[in-house]
This record gives sequence, C-alpha cells and structure tokens, in this order.
Amino acid sequence: MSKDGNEAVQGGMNRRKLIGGLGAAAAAVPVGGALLMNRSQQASAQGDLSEAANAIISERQLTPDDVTAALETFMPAGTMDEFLMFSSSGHAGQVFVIGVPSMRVYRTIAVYTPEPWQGYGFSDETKAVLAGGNINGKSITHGDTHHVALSETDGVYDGQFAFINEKTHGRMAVIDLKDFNTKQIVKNPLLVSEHGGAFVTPNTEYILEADQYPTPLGWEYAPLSEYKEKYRGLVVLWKFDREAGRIVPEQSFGIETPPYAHDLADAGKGASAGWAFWNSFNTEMATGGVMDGNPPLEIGASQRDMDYLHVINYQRAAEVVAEGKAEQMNGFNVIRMDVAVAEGLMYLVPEPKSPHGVDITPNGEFMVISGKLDPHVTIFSFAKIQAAIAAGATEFDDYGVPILDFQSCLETQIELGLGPLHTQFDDKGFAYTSLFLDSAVARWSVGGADNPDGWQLIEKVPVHYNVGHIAVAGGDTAQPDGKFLVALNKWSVDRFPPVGPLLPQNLQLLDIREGKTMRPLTDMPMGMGEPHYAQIIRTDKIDAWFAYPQDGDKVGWDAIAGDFHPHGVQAGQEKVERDGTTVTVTGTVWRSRITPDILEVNEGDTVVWHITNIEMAKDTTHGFVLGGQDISLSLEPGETETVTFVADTPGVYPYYCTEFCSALHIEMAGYFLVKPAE
Ligand code: RUQ
Ligand code: CUA
Repeated sequence: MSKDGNEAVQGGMNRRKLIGGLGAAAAAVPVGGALLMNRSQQASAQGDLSEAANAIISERQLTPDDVTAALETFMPAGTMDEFLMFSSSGHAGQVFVIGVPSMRVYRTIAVYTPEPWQGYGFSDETKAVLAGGNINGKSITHGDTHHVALSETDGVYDGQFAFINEKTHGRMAVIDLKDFNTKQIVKNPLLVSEHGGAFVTPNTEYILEADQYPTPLGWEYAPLSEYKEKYRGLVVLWKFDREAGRIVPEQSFGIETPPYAHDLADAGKGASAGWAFWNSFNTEMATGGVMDGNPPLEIGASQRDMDYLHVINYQRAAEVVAEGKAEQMNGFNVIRMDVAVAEGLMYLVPEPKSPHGVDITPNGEFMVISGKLDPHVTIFSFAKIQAAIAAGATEFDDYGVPILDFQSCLETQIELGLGPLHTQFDDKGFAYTSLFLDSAVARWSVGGADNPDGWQLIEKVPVHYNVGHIAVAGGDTAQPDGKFLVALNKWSVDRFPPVGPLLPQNLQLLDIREGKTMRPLTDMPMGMGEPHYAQIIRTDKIDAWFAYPQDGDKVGWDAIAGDFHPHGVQAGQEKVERDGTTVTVTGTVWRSRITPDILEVNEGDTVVWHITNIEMAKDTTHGFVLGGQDISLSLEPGETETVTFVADTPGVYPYYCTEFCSALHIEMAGYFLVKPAE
C-alpha cells in the first residue's frame, strides 16, 4: 500500500475490489442454518458476504491491508495454528507457547519459577526439579530466561525437547515436549552468570552455554585489580542423553577462555558441523568503577574497534576430554586455556566491536555477526576460517590464543542500518536481521556459490519498537519453513491501552511469504514477561500426550521420574497408614471425589500425601489445594504427585479441587483435621 496522501483514495478503491472478491470466493453463513452444516458445506454454500463485511469494514474504517491481515491471522473456531512458537519470558523464569499466526497463548511452562496453576514447585516431585537449580544450597525462585532451543535431528527441530538457559545464575533446564513439563535444572558449578546458551548441536548431542560476565572460575574470590590474571571466561558443552531425556553433567565439559565477556553463540551445521561460535565483548577487560573516577563499564568495554569471535572445535574438544586432558574443577571437566590452544581447539577472529548475535546460515557455510554499534552485518566464511587455521596464525592475544586475520576470514559486510542484533533465515535464500536502534527488520539475500549476486539488502520494514530478537519459522535450522516472522519488540509505547507504568512487550507478526513485501500482520501484547528469543516449529511436529501412560490396572505416573509412581493406586486401594508420627496417605482423585475425604492427624505429625488422578479422559485434570500449607497441585490425567508437610497448627482445614472439572466440582472437597496436642 502506498504511504502517500493518496492512500485513502487507493484504499477506498481497493476496498471495493476486495469486497467483490470476497463475495465471490467466500461463502455466506446463513443465519440459523450454520449450526447444522459442517465447514465445507458452509464454505460451498452460495451467498454474498459483501454486505455484512462491507458494513464492518466501513464502520471500523479498515484498510485492505487490515482486512487481509485479519483473514490471515484469524483462526476459525476449532482449527489449529500451523506453527507453535516457544518463547522465553525473560526474568519471569518461564516459557510461553504461542500459536502462529493467531498469536494466541496456549501454555506457560514453569521452569525456574514456582507456578501454582501447574502445581510446579508445590509437589515434592517438582520441588526436587527446582532444587536442582539451588545456588550453594539456597533455593532460588526466579530465573532470567533468554534463549529457548528446541531439540534437533539433522539440524531440524524434532519436537521432542526444549532447553532454556538462565542468565542470572548460570543454569540450564530441560523441558520434555511429551508433557510440556520441566524435568531437570542443572547449575553450572563454575559459572556465576551466563548468556551464550541454549543452542543445540545438529543432533542435540550438546547444548551450548557460556559466561556473560567473567569471574574467577568456580565461585572463587579475587579482587577486580586482578581481573586479567584471575578472572576467566568459560564456554560450556552440556552433554544431552536423549534416551534418558537428561543433561549428563559428568559427560559435559567447559573450555577456559580469556576473561572476555561472551555473548550469543550458535553451533555449526552442515559444512561447519562439529564447531561452535561465540561472540565476545569487553576484550578491553574493563571493570568499571565510576565512583572511583574510572570509565563506566559500557565506555571501557567499547574502546577497541574489534572484539573476538571465538571459533571452537567442540568435536575435537570432546576427544581431548576423553583422552584425559581435562581438569576437574568443582567436579566439572574443564579444558584449560593452554591445553585448548595446544590442541588447536580455540581460535579468535576479530569482529566489529560489541557484537550481539552470531547466526549460522542454513547450509552451515557462513557465520553472520551483528555488530550492535556497527551498521553492518559481518559475514565470515567457514571455508576461509579453516584455510586461515591451516595457514597458521601469526598473531596471538595476551593469553596466547591464536588470532586469525580478519580479512582472510571475511566473506563480506552488508550495511543494514543501526543496531543490528539477530539474524534468522527463510526457505527462499533470504536472511532477516533485527535493527534495534532503527526499530526495523531488514531482509537481505544470502550469497555464496548458489547465489553469487547475493549479499544484498532487499528491504526494511519498521516494527514497534526497539526490536530485540526475531523468530522465523524454523529460522535457525538447516531447513527453515519461512512464511512468518515474529519481531520480539522490547517497547510497545503507544500500541496498547494504558495498564500502568510497566508496559507489555509487543510481539509483532510479519508475513514474509514469497513474492510479498514483508508486511506486519498483527500486534500481540505480551504482559507476562519479556520474551528474548523464540523458536517457531510446525505444530504437526509436536506429539504431546493427553494423559499419562496406563498399563492395565496400573495407574499413577510420576511425570518427573518418567515411570509409574510407586504410590500410584486405583480407586478402592486408597489407604492411610501411621508410622510413629508420620502419616502416609495414598489417595485418589476423580470426578467428583477426593479420597480420603476426611483425614484427621495429631498436631506435629508429618503428613506424606500421595494423590493419583485415576482418570484417563482428555482434559480431566484435577487440582488439589489445602489451606495454610502452601499446597497447590495440578493432577493431570493419570498422574501421581506427593506433598509432604508438618501439621503444625491445630484446626480444621477444608481441601478441594481447583479445576472446574464437573457439575459437582464444588462438592469435590474434604476435611483435614489437626487435633491439638494434649
Ligand atoms: S539477548 S535482544 Cu538474546 Cu539475551 Cu539479544
Ligand atoms: Cu476435580 Cu474439580
């Protein structure tokens, strides 16, 4: 649509054309008859929509672009989105699952944060998951989630697992997409903070992570005056066991680096499989100290024109660990810097200063670096990097790490605009880069052997406002799906009704289909957290359970252990047992009864209560809350969970089901009585 003063006139003309087209192609929905017709009958029924549609269009003053955007994003009742977006939530500590193109939120997955609707962090089973992320024995109930990584097979999302990093404390989590539950949180024993994760290798053998702000490795103390000598960076490869569905810390390893702050990463694929790439900033090794008259960190860290891309041969690094050349630090395998250099595992390539994202092209041949303070994307060739490694470096940093020649590794640079951050790819040979300062998304063509005329800026479209990451369907895999792009905008400013000073983020959906100019379709306010990165997978790749497994009469699944719960029982097998001052309850829930429905204990007793939802029908979840004990469970079909607490305060406490599960849901309740001690 033209953006000049004729827009209204043109809009009016196109509007009439559009309505004519709608009337001919689409169907009438006769009032009254609609309920009796199926979708295809409705679609083939003759009629004319134009009058009704025209009335709405003129009343709401919609442009043709508005109307087509609405038609492209509207999901008729009962139909499914083609894609699902898995998005981080920033410091809300969760993952959001959002439909594309409808931009409807379908699930929150609690990861680092207790979440009562899911009962996450309230049962013994899920408390144990959260405890995996304890810091020096202290329980932490928030996390700063940044980058979701869906598991991959041959470089393509396989729909089995998702991983998400946690920046504040250097943690990593595993979500199983069979039930969309968090199964494991691991704490990196050497990192205090991190950022360059989670990114998976092409077959999810490893999950990448790296420090953000260097510290002495392993939680040691050293004054900032000893930064260069004692502080270090660390890049980490967490080993993932797909069969077990767990990260295996003992088989994971880190590689010590100079104390450069690491930013985002990507794993090589195709041509560059077996290698991993991390950006860095603050190669100046500035430490701030404004109150002592030193330059602030952001100034000190931006003195030099170049920082370093870290090029890591992780396949060889795994062999080096197997050869026994790693050291144990806090029980974690670490390849020390001198070993990494001697074994040819680590190289530095100068890159324009303070870069943010590094993104590998779908064929794995090129590394795209966005320079934050540089208006270009810088593109390195993996083949040229390999040639430079083979030729041998002539320069080394203060720590003896070889520095490859910038020009020898460079494929090209493309000027895109201000504040380039992150790049994604589509299935047509285009790349998309977010421009934070320009509040725009740039589309450019990827060059190389297949497209010698490539490496060109094609177009830019404004987004609102201050775009961080962008996500294209399959956009960081070996086989992108294209079609849609979501701009994860940090600011929404004037886009939504006022809801107080804390405004939602704005997730903006763009149409990037072939032959079309990139076109914003819809705005989605995100008022539950700050999504950083997101990945978009085809919905048909997700094969989630509707109920936990049942085996004949055997029921009661432990969702965390991934097996039948030792205390799962069928109806009629419920029991209450006392052993000294411990009362063990083995109970059930089903529509519309909680068994036992009366439980009396003595003041000071410890209560261990196992509850099994014996129902298997879709959507028959029951909740369980008991006042005064901070208990809120979500018992999904076929699941068993446990709560353990001390009945420390005499009184009478009703317990009840929190999911409106049946007509007699409110009757689904019982009494917990605590008899006072003599
Ligand atoms: S960050 S807005 Cu991925 Cu943590 Cu770039
Ligand atoms: Cu079960 Cu309400």
